Amino acid sequence: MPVLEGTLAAGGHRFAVVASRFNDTIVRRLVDGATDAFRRAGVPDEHVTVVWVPGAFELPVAAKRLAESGHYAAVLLLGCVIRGATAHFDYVAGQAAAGAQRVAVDTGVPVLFGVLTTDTIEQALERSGTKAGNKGADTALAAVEMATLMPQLS
Ligand code: INI
Repeated sequence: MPVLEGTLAAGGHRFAVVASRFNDTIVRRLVDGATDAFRRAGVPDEHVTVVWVPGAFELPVAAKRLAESGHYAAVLLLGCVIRGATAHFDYVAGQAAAGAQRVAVDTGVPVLFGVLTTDTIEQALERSGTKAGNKGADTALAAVEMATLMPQLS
């Protein structure tokens, strides 16, 4: 029975990280977590491009351009949408998620969703490097896994 799966040894793959400035105290921690996880997976810093956009709503359009460039094995979206902060929550978080999936399916390039969607800033802090781990790091490792899986599926 053939079983195909990715690994956490990144080889020569290149990755793009799209990060949103809104709630940037949190998002910078996610970016740090992602870049640290890439290093631990053997990805050199020069193989990781970080792109900043204003808010989570803008993540998918930048991801699309990067995915279409053909330069990257996967594109990571990192952001933070806090429900308490805005009535926008459902629109911003929902459209960021839907847009990410659409870009991935339309381009065939894995788009990893590392956007925190929380009720409070305390929960966001917990998921960006304190007691609930670091969503940026988790997303980077998932990106390496997908980057190493995709060539096996052709
Ligand atoms: N963008 C976020 O990334 N997080 C938020 O919590 C947020 N809130 O609260 O509104 C947010 N809004 C901005 C949005 O992403 C767009 O940048 C803006 O609407 C312009 O298109």
